[in-house]
Amino acid sequence: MTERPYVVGNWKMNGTRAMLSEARAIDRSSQRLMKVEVALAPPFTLIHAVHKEAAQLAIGAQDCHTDEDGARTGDISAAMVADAGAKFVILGHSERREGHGETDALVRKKAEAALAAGLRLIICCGESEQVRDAGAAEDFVTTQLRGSLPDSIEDAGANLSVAYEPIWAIGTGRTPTVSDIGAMHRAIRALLVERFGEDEGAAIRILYGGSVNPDNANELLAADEVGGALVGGASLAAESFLGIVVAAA
Ligand code: G2H
Repeated sequence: MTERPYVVGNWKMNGTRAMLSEARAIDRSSQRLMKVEVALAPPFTLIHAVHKEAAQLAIGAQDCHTDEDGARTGDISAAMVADAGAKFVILGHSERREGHGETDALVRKKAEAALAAGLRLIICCGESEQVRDAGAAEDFVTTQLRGSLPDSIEDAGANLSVAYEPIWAIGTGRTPTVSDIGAMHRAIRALLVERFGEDEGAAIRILYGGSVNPDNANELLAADEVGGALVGGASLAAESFLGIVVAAA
């Protein structure tokens, strides 16, 4: 079991080679912050370059296809991102579920393909504002996660992380209360223990994501069962991302 907090930058559809300097700066400083595991998921087009230039940083992809290769114009397989230097993949982000119609079953198939390619997983889940207002957030998120997780994962504590990202908090500057985050993370923990057993289930890190920034990171990362953060907007500049890494240390 690893107890180091895990702080992952998700650059989404941002970044050209001009941003390699940010990746280099994140790499340099995170080498001095060994208490935190720092990782970055740039767009597909930068995976290889970031992997080369930020040698100590774990690099990941933001998606992968279910198939290994074939006639799938525009798609990228798990084997391809692994070949480019990726060590993990983010799957089931709400921007893919909403913008690309990704279902729990598809996320699960992608997760199985990624594991077969030797990638670690970050599987995202999160409720809409309507679901939260209806008082159904925990049921929704645990059902979504149950359907998105593979049945078995070898060494799940090392190879799987879950990111709880309430949709209404993504890129909005709004965040849940520490008590609401703790309650959701405890519900997710119970599901992980049920699925993977006491030891493995307890070792899986559950990240919080949604408008994390250097000013609120301390408070959000102190919530119950929070093992790190998945960071979007604030990961685009080394200074703000490293502010979050320092808060996690
Ligand atoms: C949620 C998060 C990163 P942001 O998508 O996954 O984005 O930090 O911009 O809310």
